[in-house]
Amino acid sequence: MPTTNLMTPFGTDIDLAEGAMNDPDRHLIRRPSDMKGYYQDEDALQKLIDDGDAVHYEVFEKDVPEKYGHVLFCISSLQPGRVGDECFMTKGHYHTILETAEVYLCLRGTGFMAMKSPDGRSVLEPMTRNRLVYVPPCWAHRSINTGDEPLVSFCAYQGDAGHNYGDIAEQGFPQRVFIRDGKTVIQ
Ligand code: PAN
Ligand code: ZN
Repeated sequence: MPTTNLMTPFGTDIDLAEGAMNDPDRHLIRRPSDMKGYYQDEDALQKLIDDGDAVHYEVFEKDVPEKYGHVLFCISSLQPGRVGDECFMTKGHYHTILETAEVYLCLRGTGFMAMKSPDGRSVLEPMTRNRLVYVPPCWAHRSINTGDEPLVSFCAYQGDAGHNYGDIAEQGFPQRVFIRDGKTVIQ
């Protein structure tokens, strides 16, 4: 057991009702201009960019080393809305170390966790407050917001997992989610 360079334990406050990390060390923001190529309706995305490029989703993290043995955790918050009639979503990624899992505990909102595996399978797991989704090793994952409020999750995963966005921008996920005539449509 090493006794030098030991990290000092810490605590942090998370507002489970709001789904907010009160004192994050890192704050990642993605805007519609970061999402080119991800949505079906490119003109509708361009309109969102031209109309102010408002925050699309955010990730709040504490400063945990991105190393094996640590557990990275964050709050992920995806705004409600549609690009054309396609529901707002995160880019989605595989982990760079492919065989690393993740847990998503949904704190607020309604939607899906879309997951796809390297052997061609696809799963859309419903996300709603208090529901935990387990993303097994090797599955790419993306949050999709079908509701009218932010879709907020607490996520935790292996410290050195990393993010591989590689083929998602080009190939997407097998299923897209739309709202048409007030109904959720999966295609
Ligand atoms: C999450 C995601 C977060 C943003 O923390 O990184 O929801 O989604 P994208 O990374 O796909 O833009 C996670 O899954 N981390 O591993
Ligand atoms: Zn992940």
